[in-house]
Amino acid sequence: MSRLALVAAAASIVILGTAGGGYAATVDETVLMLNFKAADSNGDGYVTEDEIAADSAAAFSSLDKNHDGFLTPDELGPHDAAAFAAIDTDHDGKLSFVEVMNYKLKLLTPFDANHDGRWSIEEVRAFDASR
Ligand SMILES: [Ca+2]
Ligand SMILES: [Ca+2]
Ligand SMILES: [Ca+2]
Repeated sequence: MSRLALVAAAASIVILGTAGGGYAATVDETVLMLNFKAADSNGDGYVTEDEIAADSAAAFSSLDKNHDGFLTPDELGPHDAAAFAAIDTDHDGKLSFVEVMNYKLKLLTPFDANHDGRWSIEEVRAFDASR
């Protein structure tokens, strides 16, 4: 199974601007489940911030082609410049891992409906549906 991350996938969809495409709902649901299971490394049915960070680190390093610890627009390929700018909080034109994680957690936190600091598949589905 690929190390495509749950939120990495969600955030990269935001960055790359591929949301709202031709995916049927059933395909979305399958991708959602696969990403969730990949991120839920201890298999307890929840993803935690630590699991998201571990999963995101793998996705981040696979995108960081020159391994300098930052994602630049050319490394991301076609993407949504407005989304990139929103993630690039220090406006240096590149995304650090911390910027990516902060952005993901900012997006995900409102969907931790029971405030237990972890995300169930239902909570992630609500997040996914909001995009
Ligand atoms: Ca880089
Ligand atoms: Ca930056
Ligand atoms: Ca929760």
